[in-house]
Amino acid sequence: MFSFSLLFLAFASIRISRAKLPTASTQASVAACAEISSTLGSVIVQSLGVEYTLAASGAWDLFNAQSQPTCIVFPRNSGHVQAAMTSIFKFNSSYAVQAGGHSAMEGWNTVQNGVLIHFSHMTDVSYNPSTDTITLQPGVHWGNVYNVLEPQGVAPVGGRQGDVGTGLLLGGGLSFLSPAYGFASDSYKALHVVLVTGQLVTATATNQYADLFRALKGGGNRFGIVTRYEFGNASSEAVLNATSHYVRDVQDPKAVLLVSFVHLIVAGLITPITMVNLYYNGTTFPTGIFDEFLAIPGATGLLTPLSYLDIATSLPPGNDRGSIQLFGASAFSVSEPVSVYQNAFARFTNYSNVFRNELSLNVLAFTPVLNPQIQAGRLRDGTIIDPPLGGYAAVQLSRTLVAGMSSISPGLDVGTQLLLQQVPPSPGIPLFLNECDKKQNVFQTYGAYSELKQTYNKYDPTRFNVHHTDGPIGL
Ligand SMILES: Cc1cc2nc3c(=O)[nH]c(=O)nc-3n(C[C@H](O)[C@H](O)[C@H](O)COP(=O)(O)OP(=O)(O)OC[C@H]3O[C@@H](n4cnc5c(N)ncnc54)[C@H](O)[C@@H]3O)c2cc1C
Ligand SMILES: *[C@@H]1O[C@H](CO)[C@@H](O)[C@H](O)[C@H]1NC(C)=O
Ligand SMILES: *[C@@H]1O[C@H](CO)[C@@H](O)[C@H](O)[C@H]1NC(C)=O
Ligand SMILES: *[C@@H]1O[C@H](CO)[C@@H](O)[C@H](O)[C@H]1NC(C)=O
Ligand SMILES: *[C@@H]1O[C@H](CO)[C@@H](O)[C@H](O)[C@H]1NC(C)=O
Ligand SMILES: CC(=O)N[C@H]1CO[C@H](CO)[C@@H](O)[C@@H]1O
Repeated sequence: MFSFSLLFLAFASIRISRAKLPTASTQASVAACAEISSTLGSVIVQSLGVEYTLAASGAWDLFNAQSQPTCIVFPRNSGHVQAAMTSIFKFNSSYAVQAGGHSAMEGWNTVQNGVLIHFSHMTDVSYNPSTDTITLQPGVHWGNVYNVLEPQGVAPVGGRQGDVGTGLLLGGGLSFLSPAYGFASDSYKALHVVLVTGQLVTATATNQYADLFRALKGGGNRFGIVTRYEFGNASSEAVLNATSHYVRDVQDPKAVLLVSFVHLIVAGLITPITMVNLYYNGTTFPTGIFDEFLAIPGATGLLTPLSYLDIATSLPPGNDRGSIQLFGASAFSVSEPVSVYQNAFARFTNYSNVFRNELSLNVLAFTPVLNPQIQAGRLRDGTIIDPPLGGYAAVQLSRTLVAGMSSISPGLDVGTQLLLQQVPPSPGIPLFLNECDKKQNVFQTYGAYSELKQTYNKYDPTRFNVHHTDGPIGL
């Protein structure tokens, strides 16, 4: 308490010596600053000194670099913004908020005879693969956002020039990715907002603050102070959507697609990579088939009459040895909605996150098995797998343990079985033996399961193989 009151006195005397003829607005801001200073202290609330001067003069537009705010608040968290806003509101003080400082509107990001809330100490950027969410604090500039996220394979729909800040979002935001993903603010998932009274709320598209959430996509600084932005990584969602639409719609035997979400994991750090391998055995891409993929930033396609060898050598050879490898299979019918794909992705990313210290690689891959393929097989007498007409996506969940790890921990084993339950195959769609977990009963999902069992009984009536060699269960 003692140190607080000292700060308060020091602060008050500085203000009085500056504001020789106090007007109503200076009185209000002096009172607000005094109270905020007594609450937050002189490191966070400043009215002179090097940091004060740099912040007061740092705005991009010279008009906004000449004001002398009564005090500048440098919050470290939402609570500091709440404390500042509570006092500003209580004393009817003028105020302004500055994030990246790039407003060219005089007075929008600074204030004379008022409180400036300056976000230079709230600049965190992070990506959480388990929720596929990018989190930004308001003081970060887009250049830093990209520097931090690019190595993680994540692209937010953000600004076009590196020095601009997050205020861009509050005006809607036009990004290089906007043609495909909308305004930058269309990617919001959740916002932490300090309301004019100082109350902190979380606004999402569906909660009681949905109206506020919408207003902050273009409403600028009028609705509250955003202290945290949560964003989606547009592209993984777009790839999942496009994959589900491809499986549902495409009937062209010349089109080939393999979609892989890859998590490379080194010492517990996850680097996501999305690989879309698309081929078309023709001289032009037919409209409609790959358009949705080609609109996704970073996606590339191969358009050429292809030899089988060309395609077969377009992936790495898969010759890495020395680690425990685990497969698992699921399968999604043509009628599964996008949400089923998104669920698979969310469970897959959760698994990576939980077992990050035991894994070096985690992959979720989709191979469409569509009507042309099923019909081509049937013309050649079909297989015992006997998939129904309609088509589906073969879903592969494959993982590599950290090199040298020679057994599977009980936790990983339980987690793997949970993952397979969380990403179940559609009823009536066969699992793929070559990509299964050895505990999965693949045969049971075959269209011709009873025929398979009869044939087994015929060729191995004493069930010698079931007893003496390891292999698929279910016979
Ligand atoms: C060189 C340059 C390039 C630009 N490029 C683009 C572009 O590619 N796309 C585009 O859409 N726009 C672009 N703009 C415009 C830019 O988006 C706006 O000027 C935007 O307001 C800048 O945000 P900021 O955080 O840098 O600025 P600031 O001046 O700090 O903030 C701008 C406004 O938002 C308010 N504000 C900022 N953060 C918060 C917050 N957390 N809570 C409440 N209010 C807040 C401020 O009070 C101010 O009114 C560009 C501007 C410049 C100068
Ligand atoms: C702030 O302004 C309102 C009216 O807008 C007034 O009722 C209130 O008394 C003022 N508060 C202070 C501390 O001046
Ligand atoms: C993906 O599809 C869902 C459901 O149709 C939709 O709400 C969402 O906006 C789509 N996302 C993208 C990035 O296309
Ligand atoms: C591409 O089409 C040609 C001509 O129809 C065919 O001979 C060739 O086998 C096809 N290649 C692949 C990889 O399907
Ligand atoms: C994430 O994985 C862990 C470990 O398997 C599990 O306990 C948890 O329920 C999973 N969470 C989700 C949301 O799937
Ligand atoms: C995890 C994930 O899906 N990341 C994607 C984010 O966006 C970029 C491209 O914009 C993709 O390449 C990443 O794979």
